[in-house]
Amino acid sequence: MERTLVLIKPDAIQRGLVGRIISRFEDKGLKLVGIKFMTLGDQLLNEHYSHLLDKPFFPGTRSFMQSTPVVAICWEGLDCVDAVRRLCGVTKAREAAPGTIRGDLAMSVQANLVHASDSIETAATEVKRFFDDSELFGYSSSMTGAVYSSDEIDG
Ligand code: IDP
Ligand code: MG
Repeated sequence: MERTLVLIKPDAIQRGLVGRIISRFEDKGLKLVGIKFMTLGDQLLNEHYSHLLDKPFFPGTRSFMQSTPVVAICWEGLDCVDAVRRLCGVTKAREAAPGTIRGDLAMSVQANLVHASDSIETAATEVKRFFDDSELFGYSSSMTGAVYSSDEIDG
């Protein structure tokens, strides 16, 4: 099954939304395989947001992302990279669809509560960037058989 990276950003930490945001992913049926609270150094952020390095807003985004620790989470599920992106909603939160995390809980472009990997390739790179192998846990989840039909998870 796929794995993807989610970061719960400093605006969510400041607003006390961490538990509610994690619940949205749990409610969806995603399996928690890694979670930690961490501060993001310049080098890690420059790699993580390398596609934004030359944008005029990037210094502001970097200092926003360093304004508190963030919660890094690795979720697992069938086609979960796409499912998690959809659950987060579009970048500009005030335009994000109702029902999404950004659509329901945020208004800003920068302070949009969550990061989620944007492709299968990016997810693999980002999970490795934020987690050591020893911080990711494979275990049998009793939820799996209820969340999926057997033809989806067998073979
Ligand atoms: P994404 O988080 O939806 O994948 P990206 O384009 O990868 O969006 O941008 C990464 C993050 O950089 C955004 O979530 C947001 O916090 C910030 N950001 C993107 N575009 C802008 C902008 O135009 N102004 C301010 N911050 C921005
Ligand atoms: Mg992105």
